[in-house]
Amino acid sequence: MNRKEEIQNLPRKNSGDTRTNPNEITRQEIESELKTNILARNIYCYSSIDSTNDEAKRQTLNGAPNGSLFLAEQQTGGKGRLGRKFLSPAGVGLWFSVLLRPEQIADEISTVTLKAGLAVCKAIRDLTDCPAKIKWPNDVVIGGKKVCGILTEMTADSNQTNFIVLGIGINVNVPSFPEELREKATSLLLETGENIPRIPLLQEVLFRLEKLLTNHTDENFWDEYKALCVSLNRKVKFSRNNLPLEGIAEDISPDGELLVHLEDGSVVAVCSGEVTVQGIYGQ
Ligand code: BT5
Repeated sequence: MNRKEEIQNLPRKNSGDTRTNPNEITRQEIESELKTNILARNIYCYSSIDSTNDEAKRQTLNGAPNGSLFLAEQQTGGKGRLGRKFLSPAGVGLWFSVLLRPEQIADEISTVTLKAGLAVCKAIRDLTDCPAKIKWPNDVVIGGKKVCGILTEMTADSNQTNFIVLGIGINVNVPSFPEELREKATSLLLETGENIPRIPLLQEVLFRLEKLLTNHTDENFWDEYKALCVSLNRKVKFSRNNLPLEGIAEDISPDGELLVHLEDGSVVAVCSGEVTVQGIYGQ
């Protein structure tokens, strides 16, 4: 039986379950069959929270260790970059954050985001038939619509030790989106017509992420990332010093910057900010 079939045959929760909401993910369920050594060895689960990234920062001050996982059924203040909101409705997504000690597990903050994108993209491809791709730097898309967003932030504990908070939001079984997101967002349920079990997907993402973060040679990473990156060889728009610029995204630098070939022949490295890719999100 392959992994996809195994997941389709997973037992459904039985009527002897005593939880008030039997669909809520528990720590024990995540831990069972978890294949990681560092990530999610310490798990915090919430029915509802403002933002798992903000909770991870608060718990860092309380001594939460490297690799801690923070997962919520619902976020009331889910956030994206630049103060944007990230819709995180109850019970139908994977809204979670992982705490990382850079010197122990990870490299630069920019490559952590890219590695998380690849981990999510490959886990979705493994467990569903969806042709997920990565939109540099922090989205996973299916057919041009966003199925996952990633927000990486820095924080410090009470000893001033730095941590990376890696926040990942995956629209798993979101049945519909509000008007303003309908053109640009999708879920695995909308793409496949089936409810996708969330725990095996979470476990697969964590397993792949840990492998990518602990493989310090970056062997195969860039090849795999570039092969799945939808932003490459396309026209992209971005702004620099408030000037709108346009060019063809040619490559990604070892530091994770997008290398864009401008019309005047020069190549610029874009490391942050907004890049729009033609053909993605209906543009
Ligand atoms: C992101 O920002 O996409 C990063 C999202 C990170 C969410 C995770 S969930 C766990 C952790 N806790 C948090 O509070 N955040 C992290 P950005 O690239 O700025 O995209 C934000 C934009 O995506 C919004 O302005 C909307 O247009 C769109 N959007 C909002 N909710 C969405 C959703 N559920 N699915 C797809 N697109 C969405």
